[in-house]
Amino acid sequence: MMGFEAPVAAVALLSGTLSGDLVETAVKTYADVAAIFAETEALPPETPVYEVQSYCPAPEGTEGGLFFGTSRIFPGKVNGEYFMTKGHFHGKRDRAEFYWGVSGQGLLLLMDAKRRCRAVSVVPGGLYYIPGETAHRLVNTGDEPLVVGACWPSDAGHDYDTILEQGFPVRIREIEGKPAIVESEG
Ligand code: M6P
Ligand code: ZN
Repeated sequence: MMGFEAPVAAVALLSGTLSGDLVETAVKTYADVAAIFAETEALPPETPVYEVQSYCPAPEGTEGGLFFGTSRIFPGKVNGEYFMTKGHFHGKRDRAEFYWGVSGQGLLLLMDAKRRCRAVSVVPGGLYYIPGETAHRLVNTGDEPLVVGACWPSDAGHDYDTILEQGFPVRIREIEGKPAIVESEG
């Protein structure tokens, strides 16, 4: 009889940290993502804005497979605009995704194909269903890292170009010491 196999990957539920041979970690620095903010600011280019861990047990593009990840958006601002992820539609537009809050405070910006936008509070334990045809971006409005888990189809892919070209219709800025949603001017 075959023996019992050890798990090949693990998630520390209270920290969101993933471990295992197939887990990859990528850091996005200010130099990598400066273009997503309305204005630039003279931050050191190597400043980490966010980090993504991912566990992708099937080849990218596999129909019917699943990927798992943790995003960690660090606290910070660029000229009053809170640190955030690049945000994306899925390459296969109809693919959905789950996010869940692990720690920290922030917002999930959701934008449909008609550019209608919603901002949902992200809190520890909150569960967020991102339907297909919906772009998604995380914004850290707190002063500790915003840690969010994610699970998405392995054939979803990422379309970043639409967001880079058109952005989201709103931005999240600190105004009088509090997060506020403001219309984007580009
Ligand atoms: C989550 C998932 C990933 C995504 C990551 C960072 O972990 O949605 O697919 O790559 O967040 O978001 P983005 O790719 O928009 O920078
Ligand atoms: Zn996604």
